[in-house]
Amino acid sequence: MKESVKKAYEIAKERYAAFGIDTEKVLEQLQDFHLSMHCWQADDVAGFESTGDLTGGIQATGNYPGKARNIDELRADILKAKSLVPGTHRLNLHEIYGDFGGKFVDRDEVGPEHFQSWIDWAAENDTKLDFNSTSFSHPKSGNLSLSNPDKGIRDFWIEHTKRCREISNQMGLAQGDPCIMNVWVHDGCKDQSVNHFMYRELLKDSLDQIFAEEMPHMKDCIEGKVFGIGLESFTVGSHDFYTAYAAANGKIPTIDTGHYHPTESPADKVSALLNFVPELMLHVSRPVRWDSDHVTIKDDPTQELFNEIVRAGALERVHYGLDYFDGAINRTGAYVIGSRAAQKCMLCALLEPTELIRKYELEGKTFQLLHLLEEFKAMPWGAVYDEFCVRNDVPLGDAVIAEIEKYEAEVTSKR
Ligand code: RNT
Ligand code: ZN
Repeated sequence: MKESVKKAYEIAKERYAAFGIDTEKVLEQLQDFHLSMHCWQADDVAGFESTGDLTGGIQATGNYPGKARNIDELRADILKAKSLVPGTHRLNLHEIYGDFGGKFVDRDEVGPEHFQSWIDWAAENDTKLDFNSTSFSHPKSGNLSLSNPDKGIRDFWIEHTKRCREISNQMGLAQGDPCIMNVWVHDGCKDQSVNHFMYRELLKDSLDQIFAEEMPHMKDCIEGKVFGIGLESFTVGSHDFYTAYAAANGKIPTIDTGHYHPTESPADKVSALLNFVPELMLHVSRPVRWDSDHVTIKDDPTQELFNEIVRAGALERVHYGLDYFDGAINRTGAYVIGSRAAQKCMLCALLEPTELIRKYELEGKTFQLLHLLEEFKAMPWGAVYDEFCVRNDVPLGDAVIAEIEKYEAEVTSKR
């Protein structure tokens, strides 16, 4: 098998070289492409804090057996998934995944000590950590958290989010690389509402308080969306709100690919936003009719997103998080599909004959441009990805199936 992969790669190398593309250089770039794998696919966003329902306008559907029930199972699943994805990748934790030692630790009491075992685990497993505050699935979540007119509730969530920044800062310090912390709050209204300006004023003020202290080892990103389930009519943290906030305050907007109107292109936001904000965070997901958080695949919108990043020369200005949670599929396998799909999109984006297509466009050669874009869809990028897997000593293509089946038979099916 390795022999035929090598042969196919040599042919692919030649085909790309004819367009001036150096596949060896691209393989190096792909090696340096680190995804931030989201911890919450392993257990349908349950976490270890309480056994209550998932709230906050998001929903995981499906009851495929074998979900991670505790920190050890979650870590095992993540390591299994990582062993099937070439390259080195980060782990994105939510606050509710802290190591609470069997005790109830409320959100306004959480501290770096509850993540020390994660920091140690990450160092042992060559993994860098990213982080998220958690506004959902809590008695004080309601419909409004950071924008709640009740000062007591608002202050509770401000305190929570400040503490999360401290945790992130500790993580960043320990790993010698900034921890990227995402703030997404579900705040919104189910039906007609008339105090929109007030809610947004409150959210702005809460964020100002949260971000007041400089934290040198972490970076803040803020994520908007169109609507959440049960909060369909109004979202306080809309895209306009966070785009303006990020531009005014030098923060990082998070583009969650499931959070836009169905015909709106997340990819088209890259060049627009990067003219005004320093960096971008991605939540690569797959919306099916709504923000359904299906497993990421190599579909056109995802490909287009990565193309736009490469074409903008912005590889280093983007953080590549994944965000989906499907409970209807083998959850460990879901990590592998989504991570490898994102890598394949990045690979294809890097294998584009950028100079040539740019030139065609500037010369008004629209036929030539379109034709080449079409032809490149069928170039042998799969041979380059296989070579990448071989060099990283991870299973090729369909060999992943046997690995996941074995893990299911030996581990997850016994839960
Ligand atoms: C929700 C947002 C958010 C969550 C995670 C769990 O719509 O996408 O990023 O998915 O925080
Ligand atoms: Zn998201």
